[in-house]
Amino acid sequence: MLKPIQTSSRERLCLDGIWRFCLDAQDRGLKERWFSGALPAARDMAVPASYNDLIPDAAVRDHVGTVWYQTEIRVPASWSGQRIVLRFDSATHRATVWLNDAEITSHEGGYTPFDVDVTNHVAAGQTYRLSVAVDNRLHWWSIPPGRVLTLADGRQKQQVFHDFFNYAGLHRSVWLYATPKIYIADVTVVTHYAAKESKVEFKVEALGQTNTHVALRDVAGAVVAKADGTSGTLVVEGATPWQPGKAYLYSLEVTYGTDVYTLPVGIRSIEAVNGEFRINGKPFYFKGFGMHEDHGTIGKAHSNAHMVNDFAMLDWMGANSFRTSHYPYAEDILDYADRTGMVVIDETAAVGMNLEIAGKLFGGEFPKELYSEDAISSRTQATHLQAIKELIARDKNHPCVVMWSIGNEPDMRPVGSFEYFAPLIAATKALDPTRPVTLVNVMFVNEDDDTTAHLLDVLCLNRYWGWYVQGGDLQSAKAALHQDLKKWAKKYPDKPMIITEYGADTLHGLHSVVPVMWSEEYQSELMTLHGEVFDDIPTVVGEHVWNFADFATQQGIMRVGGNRKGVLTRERQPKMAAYTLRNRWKNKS
Ligand code: BDP
Repeated sequence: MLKPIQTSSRERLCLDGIWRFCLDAQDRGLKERWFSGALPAARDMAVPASYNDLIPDAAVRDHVGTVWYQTEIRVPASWSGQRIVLRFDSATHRATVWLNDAEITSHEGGYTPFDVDVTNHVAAGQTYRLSVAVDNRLHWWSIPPGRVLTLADGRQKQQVFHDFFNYAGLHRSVWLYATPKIYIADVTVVTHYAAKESKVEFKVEALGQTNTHVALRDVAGAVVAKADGTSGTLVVEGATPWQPGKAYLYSLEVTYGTDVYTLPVGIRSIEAVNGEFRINGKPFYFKGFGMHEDHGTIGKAHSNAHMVNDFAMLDWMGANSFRTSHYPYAEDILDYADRTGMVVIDETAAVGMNLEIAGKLFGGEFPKELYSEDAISSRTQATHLQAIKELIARDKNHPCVVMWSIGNEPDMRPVGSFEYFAPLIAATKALDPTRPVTLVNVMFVNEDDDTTAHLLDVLCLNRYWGWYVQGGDLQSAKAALHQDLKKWAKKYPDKPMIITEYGADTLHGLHSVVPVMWSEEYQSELMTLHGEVFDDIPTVVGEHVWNFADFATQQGIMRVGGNRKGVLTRERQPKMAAYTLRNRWKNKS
């Protein structure tokens, strides 16, 4: 899916700004046709932003259900005769959109973009009322799953099955853009790096019949290869590769009739073989974090300032990679990773398919069978497949993305887990045969019980030895971690392993000369001991600490002002562990 850009044939208008906004706690908006006029009792709301923390009101912060956004748009007069498209970079978790009184589209899933051709709904130079109903409810069938309970007083209560605050709203930019009527619908590139001759396979999807030309330019603008036609292979001699920490981006210029689209292209190869993860034929070791899109005030909104700061902090610690735990991040973040040479494991929002965790966190009645029509069902699987398709459609051309993670910590023991996940793993591989596929393992599902581990290209293991298990006893934790990883390595000697989560909640400023839980010394020591174990197991090809920074969660007895496993505070100030990791990572290749 092509993102809106400016080219010689394309223009875009960013619709970000202050919109009107109201809650719809009783689900009246649709019946009362709120889209057909000014929203009732509306207030100002920033777009992009999570709405939750912008207003000092629990009814806003903890709202369950639909909210409405509205703004007025003017279609530029100069766009007459063009194809005009409205695009949302995301609406969390689902949305319906109206232009004046006409419903024009709806979309399920809070972290991938959607667009709609509005050429037949608008005239150049005219203004229109744009209304969007955004629903934050999570159900057993949504990705991520959750459930809505009705309390005795009739209020709705959202139970989420994951450990981050259910921020919602228009988190990313909204665009109106114009292309020629005969236009480039999609471009796919696959690259193969070799020192002598590299290859860039391309495929152009275009609507209408006309000539297609592609030209690959280097950073100086010189054409290094070109071809005619909607598909083919460009051969680049002596190409400069896209490398971790050393990005190099060519630019593929596609011309189709009067339409022109330019795509940054990083030439690189990936393989997960013989217990190694190779980028451009060289073993790569992942150093970095599981992260979150999470900041004070703006919640899960994308902000370039915060992103640049986060990348600078990653670099400061010597990190070379991160996982988009636990949902697809804004595409701007992948663009920036492409530019800076940051390596990304790209994850869907399938987090929380786990009754052991959800049941413990929330108590109450849960269905007996996790994979059943009452819980994680065939409908969930269909939503999940669609989420995978949309993730790959958006991110397939990013050189920074080196692996797809189709979910985080599902319970892979019960009956039905194989039947649920095996087809999704196969579908991901069919949609993109060029990238390894993983599914992140939860620590209580061991190597013999995990029903789909043998199907994965890379084993990603989340391990909380020294925190949830053996908490306060780092020596036992270290021994247990060692045993645990050795068993996985023995069972799967050819599969590279990444420890995608390990860590300890830590209160910034709490010190203890003897490392005790919650102190900065404990977190730091835990990092050191884990590093020693990882260095002892040859097929461990990476370490991602949980988490880059402290982040917001639901309220509860397990969390004090959010999850404190960050090695940075939520404001991105370092705890002691940040220096420990910096010391290790700057000295480890
Ligand atoms: C893991 C989850 C992650 C949590 C973390 C924790 O993957 O989302 O935040 O535990 O408990 O199980 O800190």
